[in-house]
Amino acid sequence: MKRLMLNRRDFLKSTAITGAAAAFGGPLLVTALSKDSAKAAETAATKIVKTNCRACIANCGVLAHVKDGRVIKLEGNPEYPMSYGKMCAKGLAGIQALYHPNRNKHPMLRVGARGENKWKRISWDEALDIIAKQLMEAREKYGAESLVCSTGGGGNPEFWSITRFCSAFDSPNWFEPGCAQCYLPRTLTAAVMYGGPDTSIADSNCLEIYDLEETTIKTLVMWGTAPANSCPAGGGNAVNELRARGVRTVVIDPRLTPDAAKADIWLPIRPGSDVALMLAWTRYIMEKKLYDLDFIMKWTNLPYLVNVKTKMLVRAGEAAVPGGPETFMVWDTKTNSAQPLAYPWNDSLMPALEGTYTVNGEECKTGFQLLKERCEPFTLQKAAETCWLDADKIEEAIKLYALNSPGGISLGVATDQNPNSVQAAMGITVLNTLMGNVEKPGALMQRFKSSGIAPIFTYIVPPAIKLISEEQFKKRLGTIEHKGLLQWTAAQPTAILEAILTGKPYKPRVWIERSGNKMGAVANAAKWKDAIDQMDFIVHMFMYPTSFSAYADILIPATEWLETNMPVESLNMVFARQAVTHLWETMDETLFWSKLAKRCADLGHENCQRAFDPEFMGGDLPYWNSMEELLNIFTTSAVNMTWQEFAEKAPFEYMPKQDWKEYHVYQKLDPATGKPGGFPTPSKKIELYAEGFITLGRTGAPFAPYPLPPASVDYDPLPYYMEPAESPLQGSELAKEFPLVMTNGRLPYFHHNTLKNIPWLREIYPVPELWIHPEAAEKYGVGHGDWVWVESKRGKTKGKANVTEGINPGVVYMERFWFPETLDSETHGWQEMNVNLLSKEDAPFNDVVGTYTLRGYLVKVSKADGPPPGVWLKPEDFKPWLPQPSEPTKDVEV
Ligand SMILES: Nc1nc2c(c(=O)[nH]1)N[C@H]1C(S)=C(S)[C@@H](COP(=O)(O)OP(=O)(O)OC[C@H]3O[C@@H](n4cnc5c(=O)[nH]c(N)nc54)[C@H](O)[C@@H]3O)O[C@H]1N2
Ligand SMILES: Nc1nc2c(c(=O)[nH]1)N[C@H]1C(S)=C(S)[C@@H](COP(=O)(O)OP(=O)(O)OC[C@H]3O[C@@H](n4cnc5c(=O)[nH]c(N)nc54)[C@H](O)[C@@H]3O)O[C@H]1N2
Ligand code: SF4
Ligand SMILES: [Mo]
Repeated sequence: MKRLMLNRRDFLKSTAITGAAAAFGGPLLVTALSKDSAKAAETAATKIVKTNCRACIANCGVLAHVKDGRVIKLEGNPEYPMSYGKMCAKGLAGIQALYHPNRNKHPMLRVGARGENKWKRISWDEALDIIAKQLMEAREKYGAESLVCSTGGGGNPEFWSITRFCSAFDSPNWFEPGCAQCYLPRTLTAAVMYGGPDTSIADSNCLEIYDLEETTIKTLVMWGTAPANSCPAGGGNAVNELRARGVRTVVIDPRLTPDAAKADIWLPIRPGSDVALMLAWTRYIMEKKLYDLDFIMKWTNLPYLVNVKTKMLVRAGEAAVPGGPETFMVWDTKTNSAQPLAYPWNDSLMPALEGTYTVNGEECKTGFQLLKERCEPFTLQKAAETCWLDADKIEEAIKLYALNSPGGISLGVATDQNPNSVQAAMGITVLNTLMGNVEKPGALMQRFKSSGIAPIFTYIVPPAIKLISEEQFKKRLGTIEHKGLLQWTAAQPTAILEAILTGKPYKPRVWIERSGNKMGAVANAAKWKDAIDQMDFIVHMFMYPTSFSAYADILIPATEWLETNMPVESLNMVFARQAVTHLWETMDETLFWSKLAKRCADLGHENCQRAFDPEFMGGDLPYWNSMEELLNIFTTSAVNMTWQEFAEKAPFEYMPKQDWKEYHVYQKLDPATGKPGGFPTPSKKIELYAEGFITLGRTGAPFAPYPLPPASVDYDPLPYYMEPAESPLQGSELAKEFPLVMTNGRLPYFHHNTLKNIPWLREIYPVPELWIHPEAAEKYGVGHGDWVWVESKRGKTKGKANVTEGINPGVVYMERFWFPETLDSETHGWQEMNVNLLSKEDAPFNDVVGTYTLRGYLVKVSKADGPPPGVWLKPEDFKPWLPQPSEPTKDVEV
């Protein structure tokens, strides 16, 4: 690989070109250098620090060039086995983010009226005192549940530190704007049905795709995911490399994304209709008997009998072998009778895969039969009509997937963002499993090993759920109805919103928000502003002020990724994100929560006091006084090194690749039983008839620490399709007024609402594009490059038209956006062009996890006069944001 030397002008040129080329090609990338040149570049004056990016969740390896304590250059670390030395524009913007002139430098206290955006500097001591006092007062007057904490989605430096703080404070109410609409539907479903990880490329799962030289993948389906945009240097790059090696791809996306443009088949689906298509794929595979019969007979619960009335699997009533699953009943075609099937398999039986039978006077069907009946209405024709697709193209895609095997389907976040969320994740698990794309070379469903250093998504903080009392746990807003949220112990955003607005079942009063800009992340943001107005006290912790900050009472300065330490795991290697510098009075948020817990403990909060007691906390760890103290615990227990020693040694392989990359894990014999270990589900089989969802809805098991009252309806054990509440199909009054379906998807230049203040990136993409098909554009009087109004039932905002054939004609697309340059205006930057003024926060929700509608609701588009006032559009406008490097400072001591 030849090293690319880029100056600023080249950078812009190359990103602009790749940006345009991205419409036809691979992801937006720059920087590739060999291991040797990294060493050669180090001089006496310039130190190269190996660290990891955190401008998104992908954690790519980085070489930070540091001169006189200042970061002067960033480039990819070729040792990182998931990015092969690549970085994307967001990561490379790290220096501009670090030295941004508008960073939060010190804690600040509001001086003017709320929303006036006037502040005075205070000390950390004062800030912690004020916050702790407010929290304690609210607890005294209204109960601990009056505290709401919120965090961001992917890209969090430490996800669980917020859960942990809430547990310590005894409040069940934290949420994030992703969660029920991001990833949780997939992690939950994977846990319930498979017991292994999901197949999200954007979340750095789907690890089979990174082994380029030895890949056995033949067909990769990207369903509602656009890795070239959502992980350009990681999974997006890997997918590009796989395609170059002959891997065939199918993309299911309303838009012609870079990955769609390069796909063998692109299905421009109508947003929100995915489950209908999944059921059609399943029906086709079942009808044509394309499935892997041996695998589904032996390793799924599809042949097991289900009692139609109770919806539960029929059990043999025999005591389970210790370490083994219960025994389930099958219909034996040899004896024409129901027989117990001892785990894992009994060669003397010939279980029926399909059929309806009577067992002890009760009507029973096999799981397969029930799935088949569920799919019955979804012919290719029906799917084509429902999803706005071509039936022949659908068939072509199914055939490629089913006949050019092995491979698999990677499901992205698109389907997490409408009420069919969990059903979609179920649908994909069914499709991957039916084809036997499980734990074999080339399959996406895999359980490779983990180092144990950074056990959950590189988040090391134990959530310490045991700290929260049973009484408080049960007050978590929205989780009796949507118990799937308990996998992450989160509350439902809309339940919190409604509780603030109506006081039912009680009124949250104090809010600590520790991510970027909630006004750009939550559905129907204007309604959240009404809720903000009702809060007694608001704290915002972030790296720089955002629209949300304008409504806060205290601002706390958070570290940028170049100022933080954290272990990072990547395939069979571990890396160290290392603080390359430290500026002003910023604090790692992982430390902030422990400092706040300490203040509350000092003010007499018994539960917070307990959180510091090593004996009580045990494996959940007592709170820490420094990041080093916390990090040492992990590196010492995992590799017997202090953090410092670890950081010096990293990166290294914690396990040889061939041991880490273990296939057919389910077949491995369990020494305790002498039988194959199977899958970590109650039946040890893949539960395509997902009885676990019924149990979850009725009791909260296995995620609730206590039995909970049942949800109002049973969750469905099979995927089902629900037409979007705002449907364009039904010719309703609403559809007449709002004829287009809105959707969103990641921009490669920004991470959610972050980086909108980066000159390099805003030069590339200054305002959100409204993608619209030429037919629709003509119909609604909109031309390419026009300013447009986009309006839903809930609100109205602006965008800039991108008239393109690369979108389904009935669909429009726009991403979330806010404008730091108008922070001081009345809009505080979130009302000019923000698609979340339009999105839908209310019911129907997904039954299992409470998902609302971010994608797939109705809008109309019309021509506008011009851009909103104050928005910067030209490259020179962004000059005031050019970096202002400053000297390193010592860590804050409080
Ligand atoms: N309409 C619409 N709305 C959406 C989505 C959509 O596609 N369409 N996507 C949803 C999804 S999937 C998600 S995950 C959410 C995202 O919503 P949020 O995560 O709330 O988004 P942000 O406002 O960007 O702010 C949080 C970001 O701060 C960043 N951050 C980085 N470093 C630090 C740090 O050191 N400290 C702190 N405190 N923060 C740090 C993280 O990248 C984190 O993601 O938005 C959701 N909202
Ligand atoms: N650059 C960048 N990278 C990111 C993030 C970021 O904000 N910026 N956020 C991170 C986070 S938190 C997440 S969750 C991931 C998400 O990453 P991905 O899972 O890749 O998801 P998106 O790019 O949001 O959406 C994927 C595609 O879904 C399409 N789509 C929209 N509606 C539908 C639909 O109804 N059905 C189908 N099949 N497709 C639809 C969109 O056009 C889009 O191209 O990205 C992560 N990486
Ligand atoms: S994909 Fe880009 S932003 Fe994400 S970790 Fe890699 S370099 Fe950083
Ligand atoms: Mo997300």
